[in-house]
Amino acid sequence: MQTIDLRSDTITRPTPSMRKAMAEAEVGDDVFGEDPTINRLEAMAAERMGKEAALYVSSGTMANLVSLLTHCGRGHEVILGNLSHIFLNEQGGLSALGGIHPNTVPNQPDGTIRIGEIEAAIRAENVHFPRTKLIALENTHNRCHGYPLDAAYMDAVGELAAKYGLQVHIDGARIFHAAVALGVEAERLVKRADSVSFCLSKGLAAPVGSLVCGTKPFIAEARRNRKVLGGGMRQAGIIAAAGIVALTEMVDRLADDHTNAKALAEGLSKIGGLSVNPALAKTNIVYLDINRENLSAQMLAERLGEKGVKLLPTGPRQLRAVTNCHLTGADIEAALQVFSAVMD
Ligand code: TLP
Repeated sequence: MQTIDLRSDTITRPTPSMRKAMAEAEVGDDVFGEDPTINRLEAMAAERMGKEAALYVSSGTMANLVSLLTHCGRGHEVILGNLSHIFLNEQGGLSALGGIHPNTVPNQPDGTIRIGEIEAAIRAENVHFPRTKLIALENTHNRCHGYPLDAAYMDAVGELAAKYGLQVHIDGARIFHAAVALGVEAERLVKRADSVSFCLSKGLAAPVGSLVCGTKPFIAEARRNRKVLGGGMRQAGIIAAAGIVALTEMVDRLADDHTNAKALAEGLSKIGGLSVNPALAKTNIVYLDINRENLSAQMLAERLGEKGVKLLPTGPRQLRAVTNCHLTGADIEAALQVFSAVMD
């Protein structure tokens, strides 16, 4: 039986050209700054994001944590969406390890946070309050249908931050998905941000790794924070080599994943017992809600799984499907047929 794995775009395996690049990678000790492949990847990442410098880290979680630790000290506050990955899915590492206080503001279904609500959340100077230091956005927004946040919105948040002397961090785990969907360069989306993190292992098919980008002094400090978290790397050019291939060969093709996700959302919206809004499917993530009595997300995931279609339950009555480079239009058709059979 063929498996159609829609659980995440993190399940991808490295491409043949990645494996070749990995086998041939020149390496050195990166804690001494001597791994030429990592240095090349970092320079490339900084350039792609229009920032001065970049730092290679092991994961999106580490990229966000290192960024927040670099922007904020103990007792400082970050304003972020109530559905953000940093708030929901990173073990509260910002508080546990950094003493950073999260001030959550509602995410809208398109992943934005209303500018007025961000402004209202900024703390006045008062002996009772933590000091607001940072605003963090997520683009694309994972829990908000993978929706891409456009340049006008990103700029508006940057402007607000400047008005109050705050910094802006972008969790851009899937920033290239946003760029491809909006038809702009990723650099344009993060122009007003002080730091941006992005992942090589989500949709771009690299086996490991994320980048933090920002000014040279910011990245120098972030490098110290990576080290204290135990994230100093040695001959990691072996994996960074795949990251270089990810950036050069895997970005433009994300459009295919978006087309497949749209087809999936449209197909699912026609199946009884499921509720999906295809208008929200702008990138590679589709959420579906179950509106049938006695059918839980876990039960539906199991029934689909028995027929080779894997989805991720994300709530008692909600599942997530994510398209990725291993899936074709025919796979989406096949998955829809399995859905129809299971929901019949
Ligand atoms: N997201 C994963 C899971 O954690 C749910 C996924 O399958 O989508 N920011 C965003 C927006 C993310 O979606 C993720 C991973 C991360 C950060 C963390 O990246 P990793 O898993 O590399 O630590």
